[in-house]
Amino acid sequence: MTDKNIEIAAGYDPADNDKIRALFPLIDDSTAYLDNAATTQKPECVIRALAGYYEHDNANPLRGLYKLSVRATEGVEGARQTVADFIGAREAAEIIFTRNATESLNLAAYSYGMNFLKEGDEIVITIMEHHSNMLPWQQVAKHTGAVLKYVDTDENGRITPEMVEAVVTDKTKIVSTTQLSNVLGWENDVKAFAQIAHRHGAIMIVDGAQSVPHIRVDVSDIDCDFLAFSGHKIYGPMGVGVLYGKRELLEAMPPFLFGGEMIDSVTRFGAKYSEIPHKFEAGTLNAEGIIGLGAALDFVNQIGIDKIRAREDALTAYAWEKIKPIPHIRILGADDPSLHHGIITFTIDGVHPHDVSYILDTKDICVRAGHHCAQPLMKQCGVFSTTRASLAFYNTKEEIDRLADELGQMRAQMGYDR
Ligand code: 7TS
Repeated sequence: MTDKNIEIAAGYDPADNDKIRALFPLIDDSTAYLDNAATTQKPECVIRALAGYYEHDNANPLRGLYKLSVRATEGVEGARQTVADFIGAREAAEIIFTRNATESLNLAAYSYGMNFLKEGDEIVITIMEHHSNMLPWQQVAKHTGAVLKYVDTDENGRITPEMVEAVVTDKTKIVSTTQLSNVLGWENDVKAFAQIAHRHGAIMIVDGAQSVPHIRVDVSDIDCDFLAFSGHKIYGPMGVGVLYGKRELLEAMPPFLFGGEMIDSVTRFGAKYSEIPHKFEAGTLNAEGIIGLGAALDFVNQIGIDKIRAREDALTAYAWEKIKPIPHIRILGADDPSLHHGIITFTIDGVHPHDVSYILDTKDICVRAGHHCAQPLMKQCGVFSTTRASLAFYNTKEEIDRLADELGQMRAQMGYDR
C-alpha cells in the first residue's frame, strides 16, 4: 500500500470524508455512485497493487522455482493469510481463491452437495437468497433427489432463528443463507442459524457477499462450515472471490475443477490430489486479483471495519430520513433504518424502476433497477422490479440529498399531479 493511502486510511475521520474520497480515482463530486451492493469503487492502493504485480512480480505462481515465481507465490500466499485473518479463519489453508462468490457457492454445492447428499435429504435456504445461493442448490436437489426447502420472510422482510428452526429437521444436511440481503439489507443471525443447523447434524453455509464488506464477520465466532464472498464488493478487483471452509470438510471433499496445480501425482487413469487449499485451485490463479484483494483488505483494516459500519449506519439513517417521507415511495423490508445496512430498495407508485434509474442517470446518480438477482424474493414482496440505492462509507450526505431531491420530483416529471 502506498504511504499516502496508509496514512489517510489509518487516520480516517468521517468528518473529513473528502480525504478518503480523493483516494478513489472514479469518485468525484459530479457522479453520485450509489450502487455499492453491485460493486464498489477501488482505491489507488488496490489499483497500484494490480499494476505493481505486473511491473515487478509477474510469473506463474506456485510453479516456478526461480526468484520471480517465488515472489508471485509469496504475494498469493500473503494475501491468503490476510483473508484468513480478516474473517477469523484458523489457518490460511482454509481459504480457497475462486472467481467470485458465485463460483465459491458453486464449489460448495458441486463438491460437497453433489457428493454428500442423497435422496430424501433436505437443503434449507431462504427466500431472500441471491440467485447465486439458490440455483446451485436447485441443481444439487435435482441431481441427488434431495428436497430444497425455503424459509420465507415475515411481512416486514425479517427471518428469525425461530423461523429457521421451524423448517430445519433431522433430514436437513445443508442450511445455506445470506448473512445480509442485497435487497432488504436485513441481517440474518447466522450464528444462531449455525447452531440450529449443527443441532440437527447439518452444515451451515454463509453467503457473505454483502456482509463481509460492511460488518465484522468472524467465521470462528459464527461457527459456519463455509463462507463465500467476492473481492469486488470490498474495494478489491473483479475476478477474485473466496470460499472459506473448515479443514475437515475441505479434506473430505473431492476437487471441483481438475487440471494443473492441484495434483501430487498423475498416472494414466488416476491422480493423487494436492493438500488443501491447492486441491481446489486448478489452473493458473488470478494472482494480480488475489494480491489486489489483499491490498483492499489491508486498506479496510487500516480504516477499521467497525468505523466503516458506523459511517454506513449513519448514512443509512440520513437517507431514510430523506427518502422515507417522499409521497408514493415504498421501501422494502424492515421499517427501521438500523436494520438496512446501507441498502434502500424501493418502488415509486406509477413509475417503472427502469425509468427511475434512467432519469437519475441523467443527473449522474447511479442506482440499480430490476430484480437484483432475487426474483423469488421480489415475488414474495409482491413486486416485479424495484430501484435500489446502496451506500458505502465513502458516500456523502450531499449525494443522498441529490438522490432524494430527484426522487421527490420523479412523479411530477412523469406527468403525475404529485
Ligand atoms: N450473494 C449476494 C448476497 C449478492 O448480493 C451477490 C451479488 C452475489 C452473491 C454474487 O456475487 P458475484 O460477485 O459472484 O456476482 N449481488 C449483486 C447485486 O446486488 N447487484 O449486483 C450484484
